[in-house]
Amino acid sequence: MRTQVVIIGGGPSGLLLGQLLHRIGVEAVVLERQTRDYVLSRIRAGVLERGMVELMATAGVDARLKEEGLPHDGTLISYREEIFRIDFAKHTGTPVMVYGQTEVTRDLYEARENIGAETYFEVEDVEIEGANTDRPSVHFTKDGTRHQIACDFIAGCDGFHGISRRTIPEEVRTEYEKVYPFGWLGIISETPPVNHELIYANSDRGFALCSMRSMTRSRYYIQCSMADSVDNWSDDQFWTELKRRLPQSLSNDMVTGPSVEKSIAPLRSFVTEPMRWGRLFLCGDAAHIVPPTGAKGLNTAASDVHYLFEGLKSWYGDGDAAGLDGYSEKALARVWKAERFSWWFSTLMHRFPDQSEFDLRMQWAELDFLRSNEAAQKAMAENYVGLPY
Ligand code: FAS
Ligand code: PHB
Repeated sequence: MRTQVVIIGGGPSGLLLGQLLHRIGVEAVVLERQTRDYVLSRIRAGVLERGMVELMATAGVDARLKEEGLPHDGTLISYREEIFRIDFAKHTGTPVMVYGQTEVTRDLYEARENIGAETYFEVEDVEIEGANTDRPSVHFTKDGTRHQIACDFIAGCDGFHGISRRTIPEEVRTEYEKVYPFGWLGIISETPPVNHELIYANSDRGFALCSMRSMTRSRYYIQCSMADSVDNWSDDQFWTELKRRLPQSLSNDMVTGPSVEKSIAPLRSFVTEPMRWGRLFLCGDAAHIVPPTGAKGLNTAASDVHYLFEGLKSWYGDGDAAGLDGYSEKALARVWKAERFSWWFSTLMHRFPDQSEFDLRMQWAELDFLRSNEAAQKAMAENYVGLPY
């Protein structure tokens, strides 16, 4: 077999790149390890930056997003007995869009099926050959048969546990990692959100986040120990703990109900450099991970896709390789800013097991400054809605 671009990974990165390439007549084949239903069963991101919203429009897959997405002009932050709002509209003139990653992925799969593009599900033993030559190919097994696809380029969109990053020789790669000493226990409930905007809470019992997927479907998180398990948490125990982490003025009106999903996500910061090796380009979680605090995971995958798509568009358009040659440096420049913001917000909002009284006072001083200083709020707003591509 032969195609122009092989995309390894049928998550949001791979699907968005495939859709954008189709729009300019470049053929891409997607290889996905899981089934379509399994990919769509994952509950992950909930907030889209302006850049991601624009990319969905460019890809021609934003009809439902425009209809069902919830534009948010700000977010609340609570700590001690204080509650304050970061006004995105005032500081940046743009909202963020609340629209779940599951829906983004669903829209992208439906669009891909409508154009009849090739997606292989449940592939096994994917291997990349010749990435650092001008004749790369990808090998995989499907239903017991081994296949080989020759191509011009390979997009490694296979997430943190994929094979693409590891195809780049260790002596070429530099990896940076910070593992946080806690996780997030999250639930989905078919209940109206406690507030029309998100609430990030720094409490003496730990972090909590009140989010949503619609005005009838809520997404809540509480910081938990890495040793914790969802089996330790009944719904009632979750709701009781969540309310204890919020000011009463906010939790009094909380509508609780049965969880329809409950899971624990670890928190880690991770970056691999470079994000390119020959004809192999890494996108999204294959190259970097952020703690979900700043809602940057999916959104940084989107900016990678944007840079790679622009590079491929130039190469296929007039043979100009500058975009591809500059991809890793350009993508990493934005990745590191997202890493910094996610690290900063996670450090500000969580309780750390080894936190000293001084460390706690530093959190409160930073929150006091953020609450009272326009420039600090503008800086937060600009990072949250998404720095320019
Ligand atoms: P993905 O991991 O989404 O997709 C990679 C795809 O590649 C998967 O479908 C996988 O099955 C496939 N794959 C892997 N190995 C393969 C192989 N060898 N061959 C073929 N296919 C292979 N971000 C936020 O902004 N907010 C959040 O609240 C948030 N919560 C998260 C919770 C969890 C548990 C996790 C893991 C991540 C969370 N994220 C969150 C980050 C998440 O949204 C990612 O940033 C986003 O999924 C990135 O998309 P992809 O790069 O496409 O990677
Ligand atoms: C979510 O709705 O899942 C969500 C929202 C904002 C975050 C993290 C997760 O910072």
